[in-house]
Amino acid sequence: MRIDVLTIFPEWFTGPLSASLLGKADDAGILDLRVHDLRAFATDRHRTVDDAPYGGGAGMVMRADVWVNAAEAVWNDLTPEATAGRAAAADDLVHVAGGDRPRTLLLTPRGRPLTQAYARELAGEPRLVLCCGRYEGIDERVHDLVATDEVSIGDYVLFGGEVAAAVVVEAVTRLVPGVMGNAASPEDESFSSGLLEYPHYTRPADLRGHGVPPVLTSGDHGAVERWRHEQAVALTRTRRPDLLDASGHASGQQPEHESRHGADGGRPAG
Ligand code: JCQ
Repeated sequence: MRIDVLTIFPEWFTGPLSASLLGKADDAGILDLRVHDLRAFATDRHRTVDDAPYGGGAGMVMRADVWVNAAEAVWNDLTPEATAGRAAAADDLVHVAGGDRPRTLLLTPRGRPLTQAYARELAGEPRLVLCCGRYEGIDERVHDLVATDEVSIGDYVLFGGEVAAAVVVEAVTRLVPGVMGNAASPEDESFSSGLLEYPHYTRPADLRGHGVPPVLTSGDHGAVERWRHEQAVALTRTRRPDLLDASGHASGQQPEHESRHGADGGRPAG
């Protein structure tokens, strides 16, 4: 899978992400993560990416022309020089050599909530482009013309989309076959069953007087399985009752949200 990230802080993605599992996936050729400095697509000497909002008000807004140049370049593997200053028509923008534009995700609190099901859907894509906004936000025309998906990682506001993009990269890439050394996706017990995961224990059997549930050392595999399921149900009931249906079973369905970016990624037809 290829993932392109557009950000004014490219160095954020070269540290922790490349250090962990993702670095190994990168080395193995499973993940091709390319980070691009948005400022390379600015058109002025000062590499400006933001401006004052039309209509007035506090704060700055990210310029649409910079984002359009950047997206067009990344979609089509063009250099910043090949796109900067070019007056692309709207049709031109949607056109990508070799077919549809890749799923292009804009991280924003107003987006479609990221769930395990959504991550699974994205893991099936050959390419993702992640757009990290800063300041008060991005010109609405970028939402309209560039993004196929608006994605939220939760109901809180960050300074920028970088941390949210890193969350998407982790949630999605660990589902790509080969990334964790598993042939098949290492889909968790938790969230694939629709329940929270049961508690885990390992050695030592006695931790300063704190033991482990006797059933786990009983050798009775049936009893262990029943205990784990009961624990998972009990944890889900107390911590996340929203994951259970009216009769107390896993609904298996995370709430879908209305969004103008639906399961088709909000792509224009054709
Ligand atoms: C993502 N949950 C929170 C903040 C504006 C594009 O416009 C904006 C983007 C951000 C960064 O994303 C988040 C976020 N999911 O804050 C403000």
